[in-house]
Amino acid sequence: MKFSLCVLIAVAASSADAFMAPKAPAVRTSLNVASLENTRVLKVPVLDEVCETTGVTLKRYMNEVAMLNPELTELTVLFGAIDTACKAITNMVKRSQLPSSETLGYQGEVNIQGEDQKKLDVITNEVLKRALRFTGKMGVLASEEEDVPLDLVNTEKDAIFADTGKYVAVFDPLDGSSNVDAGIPTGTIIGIYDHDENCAMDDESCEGDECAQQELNCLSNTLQAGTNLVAAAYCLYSSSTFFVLTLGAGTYGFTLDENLGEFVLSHPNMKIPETSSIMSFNEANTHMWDEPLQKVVKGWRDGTGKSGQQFSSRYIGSMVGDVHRTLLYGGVFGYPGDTKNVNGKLRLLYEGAPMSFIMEQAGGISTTGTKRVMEIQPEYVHQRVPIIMGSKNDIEEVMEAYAAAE
Ligand code: FBP
Repeated sequence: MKFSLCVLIAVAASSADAFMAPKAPAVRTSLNVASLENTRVLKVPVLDEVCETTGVTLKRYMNEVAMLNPELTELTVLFGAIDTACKAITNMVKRSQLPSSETLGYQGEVNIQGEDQKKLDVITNEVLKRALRFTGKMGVLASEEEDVPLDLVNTEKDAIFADTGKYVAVFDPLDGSSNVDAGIPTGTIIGIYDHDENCAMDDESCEGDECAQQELNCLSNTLQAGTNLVAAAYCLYSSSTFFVLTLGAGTYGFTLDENLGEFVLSHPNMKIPETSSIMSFNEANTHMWDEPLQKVVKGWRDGTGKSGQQFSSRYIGSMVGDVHRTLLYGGVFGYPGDTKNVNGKLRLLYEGAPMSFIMEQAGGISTTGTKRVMEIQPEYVHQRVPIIMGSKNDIEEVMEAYAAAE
């Protein structure tokens, strides 16, 4: 096992553990990145021994994270379930174009946000919901396709699955589903919070409104600010299937090896370029945007912005696809507020906050223009939020324009 001296010193303390658990891999302690709140001090595996055939699988990565950070052991169980659910969904999305699949088109129902649900919205929601429930680690779930959060601890049916109920999951099972019938990339977005165990319902002793209040307390466990996120991930269903996650100590990307049936580490410690020349908005709404943003985007269009670069435009219309490209190539993705929708279109809880956590951990910034998206306290589950995220220097240019306009 190769060590650098400084690591050797750092390891000294834990080498006892290492010797006690000889399989323990070399460690590199991920130190506090002072600039970012909720960046965690996690021992991140170095993974210097890699099997040429399999590479570093997501399972191995999470396993080694748990060996080094035992307090995260239950989280790895959760990611095992999410891993399987995403593989099931990528198969479904890929097969959906086949006449025999009958999974394209609308379900004929409307969700609480007034959106026509696609059949695959409903199916993928069930797949993820069940996968998470069966881990026994969930307290409450909230999904784009569920009108209200689901309490998994206090209902008879789920009690059998409720091992610890340690976590809360918020998710968008099929982001960009308006594109799925055309085979355009779509994705799954998920955020994990700690569950406040003290919100246990005592339906023996509570009566009437008191029960409703206790239930409400439990369900409001989902309404946590992004800075409380324990983990966030997205899965992109595209030419390849990508799984990108953060546990608060950097952002890591995995690609599905279809032969192996495993996600394999392909993008360790992703870092978004600080400056770019790509913008990604639904520019049909430009005329309705805030004046500061219109001014900055005009500068990017004609090459008179801060970087002097003339930007090009890329827009898939699936947040996961547009953010994935932005993380790799740099750029700015956004769905800002406008005169028609002051809070834009994207949902804070299961789109904005998880994707902002991943972006920030890759060195990017995510803002409304005036506020850090991660710090916004959600008031209700399907709350929308203006989002502009991406390369540090370009987003700072936007924030400076908003600040100058105040
Ligand atoms: P859902 O498909 O999950 O509702 O997500 C919303 C979304 O499709 C985002 O993925 C995407 O960024 C945006 O809406 C596209 O909106 P528009 O079609 O107005 O540009």
